[in-house]
Amino acid sequence: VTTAWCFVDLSFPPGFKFGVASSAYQVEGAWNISDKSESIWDHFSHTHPERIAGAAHGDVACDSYRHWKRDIQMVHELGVHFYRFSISWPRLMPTGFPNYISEDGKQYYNKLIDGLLAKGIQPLVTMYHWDLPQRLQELGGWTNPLVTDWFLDYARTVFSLYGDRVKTWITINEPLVMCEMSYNDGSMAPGIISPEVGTYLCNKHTLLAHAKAWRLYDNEFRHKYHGEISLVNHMFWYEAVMSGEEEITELAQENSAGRYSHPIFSKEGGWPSSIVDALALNSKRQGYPKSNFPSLTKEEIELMKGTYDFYAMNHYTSRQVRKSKGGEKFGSWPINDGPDLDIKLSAHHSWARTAASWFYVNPPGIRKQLVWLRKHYGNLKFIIAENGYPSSGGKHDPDRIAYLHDNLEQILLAIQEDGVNVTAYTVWSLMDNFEWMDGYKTKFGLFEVDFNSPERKRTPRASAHYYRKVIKAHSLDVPRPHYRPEPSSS
Ligand code: PNW
Repeated sequence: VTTAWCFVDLSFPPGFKFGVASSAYQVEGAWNISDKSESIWDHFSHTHPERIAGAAHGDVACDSYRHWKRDIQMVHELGVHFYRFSISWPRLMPTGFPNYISEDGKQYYNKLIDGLLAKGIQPLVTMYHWDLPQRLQELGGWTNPLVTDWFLDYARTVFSLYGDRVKTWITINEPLVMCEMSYNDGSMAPGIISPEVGTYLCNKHTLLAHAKAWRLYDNEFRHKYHGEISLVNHMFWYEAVMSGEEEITELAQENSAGRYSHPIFSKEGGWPSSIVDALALNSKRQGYPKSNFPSLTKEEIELMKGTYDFYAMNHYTSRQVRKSKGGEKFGSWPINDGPDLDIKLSAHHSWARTAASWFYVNPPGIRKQLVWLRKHYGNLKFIIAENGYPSSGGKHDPDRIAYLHDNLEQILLAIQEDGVNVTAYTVWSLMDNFEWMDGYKTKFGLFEVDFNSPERKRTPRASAHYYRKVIKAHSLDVPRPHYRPEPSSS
C-alpha cells in the first residue's frame, strides 16, 4: 500500500454508484400502528431503558412511516443513485410467519419503492436490520436452528412482493455486530449475555439463514427478476501495535471479517481453521468437554459456499491490536478486546475521537481492509454499504465532510493503486436517527432531524450539500464548503 495520494485521479470510475442508507427500526417509528407486532428492539428499549442513552426508544424516531414522501424528496435532492433501507419483518409479517401478511405493512413498502423508482432512484433493500419479531425471540430467536427456515419463509414473502422492482437485496445487516453485541455483553437486543454459547449459535444461524435465502432467490426468482443478493459484513481494520505481531492481527481479522465471511466467500468454505483451533482450545480452558464453537456438516459447508453476488462491507473505524498480557481485564468483542483469544484492542493516539465512544478516525483503514478482503476472497465486486461519521449535532459539520472526503480518497486509491473492484459507496445515514444503545445522542445524518418538532423536521447539513456536489461531479475534485460558525439562533 503506497501513500502517493498526490497522484490520485479524483474522478470515480464510470458506472460507480453513490447511495445513502437508513434502517427500519432506526427511522420508521409507528411501532404499534395497525397490525404491526413488537420487534426485539421495541421490547428491549421498553424493558431495558437503562441500557440505552437517555432511555431512548424508536417508538416515533424520524416518523418515516408518515414522512416517507419527505424522505424520498431528500434522497432525490442528494442526487444519489440508490437508497438503502430495510423492511421490518414484524411490520410485514406480524406473527413472524407467512400465515398472515399485513396489508398496511405491504403497502408502506410498495409506496416507498414506487416513490423512489418514480424519481429514478434504485431501492437497495436490507431484509433484516436487527428487528426480529419478538414472538420469534420467545422461541429462541437466532439461537434456534429453525430460525433459518423462518427467515427463508420471510425471504420468499419479500421476494414475491417486491422482487419485480427491487434488484439489489441484502439478506442480513452485520451479523457480526448483531450477534456479538447481543450475546457477548447484551448491549443490543435481545440483550442476552451468553458469550460462550449464544454468540456462536447466532453466528452460525445468521450465515445459514442468509445462504438459504440466497439459494431461494437463485433458484426461483433470479431468472424472472435478474437481481443481485448478498449479505453485509461490518469490520474494524486491525493494525499491529508492534511489528512482529502481525499474527495476532490476522487472528483478530479472522475472528471478525473471517468468522462471518469465510463460509460464504472463500473457495474452500467452512470456518477459518485458525478460529476453529483457537476456540476449541478456549472451550477447553473454560472447562467444557468439547468446543462450543459449532461445527459445520459437509452439507452446511456446501449450502453456504458461494452464496453471494457481491461483497458488501460496512466500515467505520480501526483498532490497534496486541497479544494480551496475563491478568488484563477484558471488554467485549467487537468494540473491545476478545477475551476468548487473548486479543487486546486499543486506539492509536493520533486517531481523532468522535461523538461515539467506539469510533476513532483512521481513513487508511478502509483501503487496507479492502485489500485484505481481496487477498482472502478474490477480486469480487465490492460495495461499501455503510460509511459515515458521528457528530453531536450542528448543521455545519466540517468533521463529517473531512471524514467522507478522506474515506472516498482511500477508496479511489484502493481502486487505482491496488486494483480493487469497488463499484459503489453508501453514506450512513440519510438523517439522524435512533442510534441503538447511543439513543439520539450521536448523529450520523447528512440531514439533521429536529426530534422536538412534531413533523420531525429534516434540514440538510453542509455535508449533504458536499455529498451532492461530489455525486454530481462524479469526482472528489469539488470545493469543500468554508466553515462558518453556527448562527446562535435561526
Ligand atoms: C452499524 N460498534 O451499526 C449499523 O448497520 C447501523 O444501523 C448503525 O446506525 C451504524 O453502523 C452506525 O453505528 C454499528 O459499536 C453499531 O462497533 C455499533 C458498532 C458498529 C456498527
